Amino acid sequence: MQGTVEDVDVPSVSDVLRRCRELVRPALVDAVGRLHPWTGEMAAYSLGWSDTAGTPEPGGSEGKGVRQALALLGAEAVGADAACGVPGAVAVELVHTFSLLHDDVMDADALRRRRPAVWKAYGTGPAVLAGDALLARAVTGLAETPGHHAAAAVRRLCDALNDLVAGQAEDLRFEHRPWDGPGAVGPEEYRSMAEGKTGALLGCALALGAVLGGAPEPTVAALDRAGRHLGLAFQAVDDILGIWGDPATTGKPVHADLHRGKKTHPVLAALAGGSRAARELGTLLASARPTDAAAERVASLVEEAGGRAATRGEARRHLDAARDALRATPLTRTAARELDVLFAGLADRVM
Ligand code: GRG
Repeated sequence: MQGTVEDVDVPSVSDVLRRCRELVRPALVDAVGRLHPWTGEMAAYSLGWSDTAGTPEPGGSEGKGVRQALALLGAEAVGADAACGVPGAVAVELVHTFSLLHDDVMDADALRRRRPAVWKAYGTGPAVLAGDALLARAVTGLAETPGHHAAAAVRRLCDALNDLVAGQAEDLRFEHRPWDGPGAVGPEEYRSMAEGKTGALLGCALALGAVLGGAPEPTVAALDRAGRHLGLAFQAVDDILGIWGDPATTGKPVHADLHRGKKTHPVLAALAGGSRAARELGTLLASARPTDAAAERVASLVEEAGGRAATRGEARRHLDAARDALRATPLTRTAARELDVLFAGLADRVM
């Protein structure tokens, strides 16, 4: 028997992301166009739309657009038109852009998506201001959403912003914590940090789409939960890419997290194993922040001590939990299938 249309017509991750990006683009362009021209220029650079001279530079350095896609799919999943999710999609994409911009300043990361980070290209003060402008525009745009869901949407975004700040605060403070002993970062502390800095916005994106689509609170809460688990899987994968990813693909230098003493999942999991490799790793990490050569050795010890495999397992568990949260919620079939494709593709980037 021939497969049904549903069997054969499964979109790819890039199909889903492209469709959503095209639907959101006009509103995103409009939002950036409302910024002061200088902050707007930096925002356009940051979004990968133009170079530092403001000359359009299509393609190349744009992000994947995961959060805007989640917001649209969140609206479609609760039976609303994708257009209902657009204000939420714009808000989360602007917040994401802002958070990357400020994160690069805080971490002194000079490269983002294969180009100089905004602070490198324009200076730290201007970059901070561009981030502030994006945040203000995100909240303003969402507050101006027509209809009667704007207040609930802004409330959800603000809750996510607070979680984002808390997650980032923990991430920065962990850099100064020891690798082992009583002051070491435990698995639950890592999880809370990662859920805040990465899961909160992914959960918020899905939830905002549902709020703007008029969904009841239990559905909104389930989508938020699914997005948070996706975020934890996504962050685990991001941690793996930070140690073993190809800079040509990630657009960032390899081992930056190791050099900064970031408490990433693979290293914490490796140290927790207690093997010979874990003990050597502990000694190496305790002696100093790794140089380039030492970082290579750290990476292989993390692998040998099982940190990479453990982190893959962590990503898999959170992907499963994210999918379970979706399946336990009544959602429209096409959007649920696209979400499933997106979830699997994002969590499988290195698996
Ligand atoms: C919200 C007021 C307020 C402050 C934010 C700076 C900060 C505080 C938080 C940083 C959060 C952060 C940068 C988390 C990392 C999340 C992450 C894994 C980003 C990479 O996302 P991708 O892969 O990026 O979707 P692309 O390049 O595809 O857009």
